[in-house]
Amino acid sequence: MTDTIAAIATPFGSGGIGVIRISGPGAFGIAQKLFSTSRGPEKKPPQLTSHRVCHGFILDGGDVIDEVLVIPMEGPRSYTAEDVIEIQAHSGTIVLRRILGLIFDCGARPAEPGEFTKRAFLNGRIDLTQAEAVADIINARSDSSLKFAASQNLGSLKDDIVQMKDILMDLLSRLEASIDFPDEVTPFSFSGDDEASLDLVIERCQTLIQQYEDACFLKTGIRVAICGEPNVGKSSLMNQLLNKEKSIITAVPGTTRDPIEEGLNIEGIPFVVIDTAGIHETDDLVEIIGIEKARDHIGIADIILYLSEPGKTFSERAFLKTVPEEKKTLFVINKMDLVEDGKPGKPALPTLPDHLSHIPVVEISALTNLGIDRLKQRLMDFCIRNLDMENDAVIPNLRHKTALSLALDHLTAVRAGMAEGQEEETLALDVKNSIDSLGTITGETASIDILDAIFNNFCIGK
Ligand SMILES: Nc1nc2c(ncn2[C@@H]2O[C@H](COP(=O)(O)OP(=O)(O)OP(=O)(O)O)[C@@H](O)[C@H]2O)c(=O)[nH]1
Ligand SMILES: [Mg+2]
Repeated sequence: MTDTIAAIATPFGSGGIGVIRISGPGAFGIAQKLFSTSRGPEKKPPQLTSHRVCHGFILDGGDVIDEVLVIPMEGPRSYTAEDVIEIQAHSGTIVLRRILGLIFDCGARPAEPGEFTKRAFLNGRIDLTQAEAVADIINARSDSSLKFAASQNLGSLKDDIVQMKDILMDLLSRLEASIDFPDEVTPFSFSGDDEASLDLVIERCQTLIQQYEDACFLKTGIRVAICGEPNVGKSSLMNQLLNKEKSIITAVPGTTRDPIEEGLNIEGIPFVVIDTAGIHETDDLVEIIGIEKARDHIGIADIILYLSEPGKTFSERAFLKTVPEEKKTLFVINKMDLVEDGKPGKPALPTLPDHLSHIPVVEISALTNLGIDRLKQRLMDFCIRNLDMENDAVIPNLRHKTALSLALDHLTAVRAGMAEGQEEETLALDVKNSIDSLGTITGETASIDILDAIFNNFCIGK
């Protein structure tokens, strides 16, 4: 028998409305005790009808604490699939705490973080991927991550996993029948259809893992490091991208020492832009430390903007020492306002050697904003090229990806075993292990530790 839990579901602080949520077998009884449809000293218990809003007052003895709306929801047609009462009161810390205190006096206990969602999961209303999506929706920092979280909340990933598991369950049941009743059923043999279905599941696992790799930046932000020689305008570009004076800009080379980073949202895609110290040979101890830090940031960046300016020659040696070979890189020529048509003594633009001609070149002026939109577009093209944002709305998280990789290992073993005519027992064990791995994603075979780790990340009241 579960107990009854309660918590304030809206953020603390003053606001229009604050919501208190009660869930469990005692929820309706508590509402009957505290709530009156009349403000007078004579308490008038409400007629609570499921899913009908009821207007009235929360009373403490003869005192009116607040005028509220109460929404009763009988289980299983509620968030937790239990009886739920939501009280919409005025949002002030004192008033909400006072009402919550009265609810506790009537027998409810404080809800733990994520406990409402955990109950929804334990009561089978949602699976684990949908529960995780609830946290992702709350924490979404960009339109795109919200879009994927909302789709997962509707069950897109769950449906995929269920489909894969159905195929594997069918295979497993036939393998086990053949093992358990060797005399009664015809010995198991793989048909062409079995191979095709297994390949389908393997392919889907691989695609989902790839989608995780392609999209993990949507949650953490794509790290873009701005680097290059001193004084080429790195900090100016940082400020222009962010549209604010974040980095210090001076005409003195070596101005930026510590890396400076800040989030930037381009058309719903989250980026983290990092301004770094100009890289060059120097004896200045502080600069040397700054350059080391710049290299660290370049190492972990997803995209490098390698800046130069008119009048400079491209030094391949300096470039290769700065930018790791496999990094996605844009060669950005800044200060293009200096070479506008009609300007006397135009300096020549730096050019890339032929064998580096695959690196896209973008010409900008951080001073006049010239080419900045084109640069942003280039950044977008770079990172969402592999991602079908419109049609493929399933993006696994790290936990799902780990489970998918494990399932894939077992399935690859089954596939190889099929070809080699391996014993049915070994094949069945691998199929079973792959089903269990997939089951941890939806939660059927997830351990208590996994559940605790997921729900402890929630806020109280959700
Ligand atoms: N004309 C022109 N000047 C620019 C442009 N961008 C930056 N500058 C100037 O170039 C100088 C250096 O700019 P910063 O943004 O501090 O350069 P930085 O690369 O961050 O320099 P360090 O931090 O010292 O490595 C400043 O005087 C800027 O005003 C540009 O697009 N056009
Ligand atoms: Mg700088």
